[in-house]
Amino acid sequence: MNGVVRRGALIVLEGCDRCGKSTQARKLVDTLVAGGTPAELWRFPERSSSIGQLIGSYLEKKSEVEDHAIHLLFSANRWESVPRMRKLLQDGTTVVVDRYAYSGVAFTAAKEGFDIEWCKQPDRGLPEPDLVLYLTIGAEDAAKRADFGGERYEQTDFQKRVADMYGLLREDRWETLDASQSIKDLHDQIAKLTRDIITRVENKPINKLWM
Ligand code: FDM
Ligand code: MG
Repeated sequence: MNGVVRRGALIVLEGCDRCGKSTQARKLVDTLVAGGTPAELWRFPERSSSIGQLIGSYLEKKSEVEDHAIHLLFSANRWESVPRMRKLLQDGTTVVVDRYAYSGVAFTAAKEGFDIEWCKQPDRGLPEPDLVLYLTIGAEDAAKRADFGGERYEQTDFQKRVADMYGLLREDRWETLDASQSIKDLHDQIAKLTRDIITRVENKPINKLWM
């Protein structure tokens, strides 16, 4: 024991609606904690802050917000959490996040008149994820699962455009996983990838995204 705190890893789950991100994020945190690894489950948008409430109202179609403005609010909703996220990571807690800046870019860039570079700019400098788990399901499975709840963006044609945008965002730290396999098989795969990454980054600094 030399008193050196090993930092936690930042693990991000991404993918289209209904691909099982939230289920897998929850199961991953449960497994880590049960195995003695400190871990916390996060999600974006974080709807409880003042900014998050504006976003929630927009997603529930209770209010209209101009497309650029809502993009910046989604980003601000991440930035307002950064001090808490950094502290947790530095204190050795692994943070598992259900959606992050990639959702921010993919969902806005799927709209008319937006380019990816513009969309990425506000999130530049956020804590860089150590691992991005990108869950995909084929068109057929997606249609079977598409019991959308009526929130904004929950439409099959829009989700297809979002998937195309995700395709343009792929990075070295992405693992693309087939989400049509069983919940358990997918979980086992995710848990293994995560354990490997936690060990690999524990002595590394936290980098800045897209810089
Ligand atoms: N979403 C999510 C965005 O458009 N931008 C973002 O930055 C984030 C984090 O919000 F349709 C979209 C994606 C989704 C909606 O997400 C709410 P959840 O996971 O269904 O709560
Ligand atoms: Mg949703």
